[in-house]
Amino acid sequence: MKEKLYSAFIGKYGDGGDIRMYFAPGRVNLIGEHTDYNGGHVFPCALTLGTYGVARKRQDSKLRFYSMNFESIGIVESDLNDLVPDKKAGWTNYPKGVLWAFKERGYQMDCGMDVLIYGDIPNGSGLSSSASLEVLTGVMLKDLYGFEVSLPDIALIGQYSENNFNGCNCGIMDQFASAMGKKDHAIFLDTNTLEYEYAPVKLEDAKIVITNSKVKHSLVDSAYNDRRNECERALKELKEVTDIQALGDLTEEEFEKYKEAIKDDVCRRRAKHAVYENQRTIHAEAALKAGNVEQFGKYMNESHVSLRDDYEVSCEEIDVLVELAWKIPGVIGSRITGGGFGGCTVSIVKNEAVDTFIEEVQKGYQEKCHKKAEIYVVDIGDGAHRLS
Ligand code: GAF
Repeated sequence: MKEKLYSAFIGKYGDGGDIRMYFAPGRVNLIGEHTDYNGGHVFPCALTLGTYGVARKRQDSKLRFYSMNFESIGIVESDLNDLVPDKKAGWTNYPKGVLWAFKERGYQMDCGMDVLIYGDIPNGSGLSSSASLEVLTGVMLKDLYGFEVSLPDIALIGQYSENNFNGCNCGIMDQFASAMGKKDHAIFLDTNTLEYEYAPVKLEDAKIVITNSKVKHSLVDSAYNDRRNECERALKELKEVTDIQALGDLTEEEFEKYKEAIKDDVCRRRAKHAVYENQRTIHAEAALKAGNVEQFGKYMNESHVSLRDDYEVSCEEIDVLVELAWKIPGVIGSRITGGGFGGCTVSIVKNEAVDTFIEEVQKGYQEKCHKKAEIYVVDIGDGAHRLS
C-alpha cells in the first residue's frame, strides 16, 4: 500500500523533497449514539480501515489536492490565502476546512503543500470517512509544520472545521475516535469533560461485524440538526425544574421524575433516548470490563430499539438488517451505528456463526429490500499517525 501511494504521489506531483505519509482511521461506535452533543458518553473504536495521505511542503502558498478515490476530479488547486468553502471544491473542503481552523487558532503556515489521498472506508457508509480526512489533515499539519498540538485538540479542530466550514453540526465522537483510537480497545469518552478511558475489547470467541445497508437517506443532515434542536428544547424546559447543564447529567430515575416539564411528546422521547442511552453506555462499558459480553450485547439491542422508536433515526433497511441479525443463533448483539437514516449496523457475532450471519443477512436483505448488503468482519486499530 505504502509503495503504491508513494509512486502515485510522484506520478502526480513529481519526485524530490521531503515526502511524508500518514493514516487516520474511520470508526465504528459500539454504543452511545446521539449522546455526544448531549453531554453523555460514547463508546467507539477506531478501525483498521481509514484514510491515507501523502504530503510534501511547497515553496509557494499553493495547495494542491488529489484523491485516488475521485480520479476523474483530478488535482484540485487552492491557496493558503483563500480558504473559503466552495461547493465546486467537493471533498477538498474537508482538508481546506482543517487548514482554515488551524489558521483561526493562530497557527501560521509559511507555505502550501501537495497532498494525495486514498481511503478504504466504503463511501457514504457512516463509518466516518470525513472525520478521518479531517484528523488526517490535522496530523499532517502538526508533523509537516512542526505545530505544538495534541491529538484531542486535533479532534476538536476537526469538529470545529466540520461545524463552521462544512456546515454539519456534529459532535466530537468521530474525530476523537479517529485521533485517539487504540488497537483492540474501545474509547469510553465522557463528551462533557473529554475525559476518556481505553477499554480492552476482548472478544476471544466473537467478532465485530459491520453490515453496510448501502443506503443513505437524504434527510441525514437536516434530521440530525432537528434532533439536536429537539434535545435542546427539552433541556431548556428541564432546566426550569432541575439544575442540569446537559441531558447526560440525568439518571433514568431523575428523568422520570422531571420529564413532565417537557411539554412536547416528541422532544420528551428524544430526551428520554439521550438520558437512557447515556446510562446504557455507562452500564455497557462496565459489563464489557467485567467480561460479560452477553450483557453488553443486550445493551446494544436495547440501544437499537431506543434509536428506532424514541429517537427515530433508523430506517426500514436498517431495521431489516438488525432484525435478521437478532434471529441468528450466535449473534450477541446488533444495532444501528452512527448518525442513522441508512449507513451501517454493528453486530457482535460468535466466531462459529459468522459465516451463517453473512449468508442469512445477505439473503434476507436481498429478499426484503432488494439490495445487496456488504459485510465486513473488522479489527480495531490505532488512531491517526505518521507512517514510517
Ligand atoms: C454522527 C456525528 F458526526 C457524531 O458526532 C454523532 O453524533 C453520531 O452521528 C451519532 O451518535 O456520526
